[in-house]
Amino acid sequence: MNKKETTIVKGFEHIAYTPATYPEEEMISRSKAYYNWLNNRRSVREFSNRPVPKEIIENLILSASTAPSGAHKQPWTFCAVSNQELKSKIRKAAEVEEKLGYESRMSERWKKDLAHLGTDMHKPFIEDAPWIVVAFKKIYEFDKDGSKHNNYYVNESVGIACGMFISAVQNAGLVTLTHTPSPMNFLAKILGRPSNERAFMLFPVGYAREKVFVPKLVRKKIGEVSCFIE
Ligand code: IYR
Repeated sequence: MNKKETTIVKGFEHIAYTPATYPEEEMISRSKAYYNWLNNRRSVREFSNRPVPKEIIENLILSASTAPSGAHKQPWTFCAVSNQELKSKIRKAAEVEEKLGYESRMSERWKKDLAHLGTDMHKPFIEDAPWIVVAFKKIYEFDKDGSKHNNYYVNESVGIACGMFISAVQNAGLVTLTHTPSPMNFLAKILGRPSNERAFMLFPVGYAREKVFVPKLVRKKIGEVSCFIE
């Protein structure tokens, strides 16, 4: 392979980059196909226990990790768990929080808004899925001397990485669900994460059960989610 062309910008080495381009017609069909593909994605709550190779999970995490981030700090850790005892422990702890949530923390309005999704305090998917992947945000980093410095746009960065993770799961032919038990500090404790990490989102990852039903959702039309000013 040819050595990449480089240049110096404000004292730092930059490499030549040629983004892929396509004829306009192909761009239209590619963008439509990608939309159709993503539009097929559904959050699934019922998982088969069929194993998924670790290599696939590594690739999903690497895909998520290509996300842009504030000052390229990549302020995330994706903690992947297949250990059955640990998954059971996490399910139990999540259900303790969810019970409190559904029984007292969540407003009546909130529960009414969720009713059509059929969710409740029971989270069997945490035990059933072959993997759960917990995204942690790193609110700060430790310098070599042990001092701390804050990261930038952490929620935005980790949110983007999680979105890219979800689309990578869809691309691999697996399913997931965004689970956000609240509060979720029990996850850092159970998983032994360092003090600079906060749980952000939990993803069960695996195959859907043989026959699953999902809520009949309608996605908003283009005019409802956009505004064009030409
Ligand atoms: N964390 C709870 C409640 C919940 C909240 C929203 I907003 C949802 O879209 C779905 C569920 C749970 O996981 O059941």
